[in-house]
Amino acid sequence: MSPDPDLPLVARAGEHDDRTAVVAPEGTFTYRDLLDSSARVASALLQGTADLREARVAFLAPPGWDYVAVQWGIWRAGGIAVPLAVSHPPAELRYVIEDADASVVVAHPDFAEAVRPVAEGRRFLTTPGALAAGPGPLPAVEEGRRAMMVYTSGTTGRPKGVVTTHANVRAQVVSLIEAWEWSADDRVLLVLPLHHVHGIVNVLTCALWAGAVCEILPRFDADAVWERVEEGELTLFMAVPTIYRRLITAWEEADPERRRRRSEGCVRMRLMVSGSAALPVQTLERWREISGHTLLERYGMTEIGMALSNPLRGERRPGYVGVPLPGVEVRLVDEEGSPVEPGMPGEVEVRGENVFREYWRRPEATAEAFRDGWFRTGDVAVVEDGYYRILGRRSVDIIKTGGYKVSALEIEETLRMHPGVAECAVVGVEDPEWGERICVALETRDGAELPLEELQGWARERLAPYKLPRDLRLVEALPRNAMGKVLKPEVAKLFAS
Ligand code: MLC
Ligand code: AMP
Repeated sequence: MSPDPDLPLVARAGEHDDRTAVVAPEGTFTYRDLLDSSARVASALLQGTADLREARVAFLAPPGWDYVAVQWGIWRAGGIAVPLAVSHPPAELRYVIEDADASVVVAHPDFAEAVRPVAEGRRFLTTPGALAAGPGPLPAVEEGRRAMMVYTSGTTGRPKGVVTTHANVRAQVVSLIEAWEWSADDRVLLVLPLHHVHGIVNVLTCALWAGAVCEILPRFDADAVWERVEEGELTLFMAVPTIYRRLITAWEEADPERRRRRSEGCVRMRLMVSGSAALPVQTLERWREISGHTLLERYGMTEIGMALSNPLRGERRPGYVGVPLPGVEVRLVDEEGSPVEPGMPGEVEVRGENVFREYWRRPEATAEAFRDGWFRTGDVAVVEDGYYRILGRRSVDIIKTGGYKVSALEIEETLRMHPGVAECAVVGVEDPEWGERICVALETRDGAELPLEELQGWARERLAPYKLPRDLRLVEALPRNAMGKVLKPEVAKLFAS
């Protein structure tokens, strides 16, 4: 069985052969195992046909071996991989499966019962079933074809599928390989969810491209991370600021001997990266005291992978996200799309092979997202002494909580479906642990009784845990301007203290 020559990621795996690729809850697997298992998954998906021809394959598996084998299997069969989130309730899984128009749904046994009903009418496979198939011929997959769709909230309410091609993913990966000097000697610990680019691209795919070892924890657990750090084998770690906060707390709660061992383990690492949300300078400083590492902060987005990064070698400036990564063009523009004067704030626009192809079946949203070939991020930044600093987002309706992007409008739409809610306003309020905390002010229908706990239970069935309102207030009337538009900054003030 020869690896398909056209996907460089797969061809490279052949070169690493019996080196370890993945250490997961299911066991330890080599690059040869990865080629073998993903070929089996591919032939299970192909069922004797020559090529999936960009059919969408939605898959739900916890971070681990099955996830990786299925992701590669989809790619090698010529399909588009649509990772589903293990934390999502059935309503959200159904939305993604239907929006992606998935032909096939693959589920890990732990999630099979939850996802089977929402996959109704589509071909359904479990991961052991797919992995047990006999290998067969595989198509040649060109890099220009669509590889992946990651769902992300825009400000338009429901999440959109961000489509990247194999060439986009390669560009995102090789840029980080170069900038952060990934090599086959690296060993990275993956603690992030695998339905977003931080975990999928920056950790998992970079590791496998480099021929490195990716150790996968099924979920983030601060003590489990510290245990692995203490062993002193890891060379790389990447996480969101909330995770570094949790690790700091766990370190502080440990006894002095354990603290010493934990700190020593860090020193053996070569790089620790933070991103997906602003890294508070206090977190960076405390982490430096504990670990001896100055966290490397970088900036990215689902649509573009990573765009800006502090340097591996050279000054890592606290509060800044550094300079454009190799192969990525970045500029700051004013409201009209003209580049701003040096030192002035502007919207970040990005261009390069790293930039996604389209929002799935949303040509208008795709067209709006670009201006003159540049992708408009919606983030505002300034360049000071050569380094970019992120100032905030253009839309108040995008919230970043625990590193997850959440649309205020999506939560509002959902809450308005509750019979007791007349109107509501969702805001992100600054929070030391979560970056932002989701808060909601509500007007009830006809002043009716609305037990907030009941409302939260109701929301839990419809929204992923990280989209849940953390603080709810009933108000007689939401603050509005003369036109009747809700004033979100005023709403946020209700929760500020
Ligand atoms: C959970 N809790 C929250 C919360 N999420 N409270 C406030 N705000 C939130 N967002 C509460 C729960 O209710 C619970 O409370 C307690 O915290 C523990 O919940 P949990 O579900 O166990 O949390 P946990 O699973 O530990 O999640 C925390 C986390 C997770 C930080 C590990 O949020 C995470 O994995 N974040 C990473 C997301 C990510 O990968 N983003 C990248 C997107 S790509 P109680 O009271 O019940 O104990 C991207 C591009 C780029 O952004 O640049 O990278
Ligand atoms: P997502 O849509 O989930 O990929 O999230 C992308 C968004 O995360 C960006 O548009 C930024 O708003 C935010 N983000 C990512 N990295 C950083 C960072 N280092 N500092 C501030 N914001 C960040």
